[in-house]
Amino acid sequence: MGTLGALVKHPDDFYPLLKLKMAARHAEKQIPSEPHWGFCFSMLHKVSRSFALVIQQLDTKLRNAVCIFYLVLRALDTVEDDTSIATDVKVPILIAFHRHIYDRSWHFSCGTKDYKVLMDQFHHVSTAFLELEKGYQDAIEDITKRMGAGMAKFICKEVETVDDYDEYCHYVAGLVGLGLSKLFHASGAEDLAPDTLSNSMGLFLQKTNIIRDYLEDINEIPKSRMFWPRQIWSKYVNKLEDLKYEENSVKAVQCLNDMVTNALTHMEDCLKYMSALRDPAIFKFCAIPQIMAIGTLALCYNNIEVFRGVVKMRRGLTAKVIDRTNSMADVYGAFYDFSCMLKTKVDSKDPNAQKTLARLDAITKTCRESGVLNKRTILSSTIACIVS
Ligand code: D9A
Repeated sequence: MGTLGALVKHPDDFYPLLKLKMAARHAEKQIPSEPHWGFCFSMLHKVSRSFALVIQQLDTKLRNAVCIFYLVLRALDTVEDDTSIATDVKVPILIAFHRHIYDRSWHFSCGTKDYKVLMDQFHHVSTAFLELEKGYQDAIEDITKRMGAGMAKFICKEVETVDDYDEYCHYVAGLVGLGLSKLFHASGAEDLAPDTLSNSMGLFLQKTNIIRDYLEDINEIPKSRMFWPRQIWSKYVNKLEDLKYEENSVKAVQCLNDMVTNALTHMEDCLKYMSALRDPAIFKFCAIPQIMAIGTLALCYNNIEVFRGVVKMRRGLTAKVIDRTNSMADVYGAFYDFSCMLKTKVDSKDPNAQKTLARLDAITKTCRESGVLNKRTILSSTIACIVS
């Protein structure tokens, strides 16, 4: 559906969408004039769209550090993703990436479209990185080193067990959580969060992406990418790709629900992490992606469309989440409504029904015990209308 059609169907998306549009225009005008910072911020807007606007709300020094961290990670990802690079070339680049960021003359051409520009013009990113304060540089270097080594390990290794799945997600996303916690701490605005909680923030987002992107990853050319752990899918089918065939629809949805149930295990850590944040801009920056992930999981659960096409939240809903996620009460409210709604979607014949319900009960209990459910604003109704 086009923007106009969507607006006729959901007229109250209009105001948040307009506000988002204006925020985007304002952010564009703020792009710094020095060429390296200008390059970094316009690249950030090109590769992340709505997330870039959330980064924009952070205090200047932290915002610059997060922008560079984001681009360094994207560059590392581009190397990992590019199937045309031979393994013996790729592995050393991944392992040494944390040293390349200090080298203004280093670059390696790979990737496509915006990512190719990022790689070709990487000197702008290293130049900006070298202007960050030492505390920020150290955090980015440490995480880049550990992530590069983890990615190199998984180049030749498949995600077999649930432990492998957690380990892979730790390298590509959990470490991002750890790195951001270090950056927040370095800014002086927050205490250093415990690593297990920071890790869960990344695992919850990454697992949601892996669930949502099943079809896109399996259809990847020249070679499909597989992140769903064999230990889970082998209970339902012989080959991961069999999930997309119509004759396996019942098994496919059961497997999908098993994957969602696995992702639910991280939600309580995420609540704990967010409830400890003090700075309102940092809070918003962390909470928006989490609420988007919950909305996406709510859309995906028990939904065969995950195996047929793209399942994504409407742009208008994204705009509402960005506009209306402001306090811990909003987050508890969204997590609560989401869990109640999923409870109504659980089919008693689903093989994991009991396990799913037990996890959802634990989440609703935590939200109720926070004591703020009656103080919330209207965000919860936004989440409620995602699945209805
Ligand atoms: C994040 Cl610096 C990510 N990832 C995200 C985005 O959120 C996390 C990549 C780099 C950075 C941050 C994020 C945000 C706030 C706090 C966090 C955190 O931890 C404390 O990361 C754990 O997805 C990528 C990983 C999941 C691999 C970590 C949010 C984002 N959203 C996309 C939407 C989408 O569908 O991907 O990038 C967007 O707005 O374009």
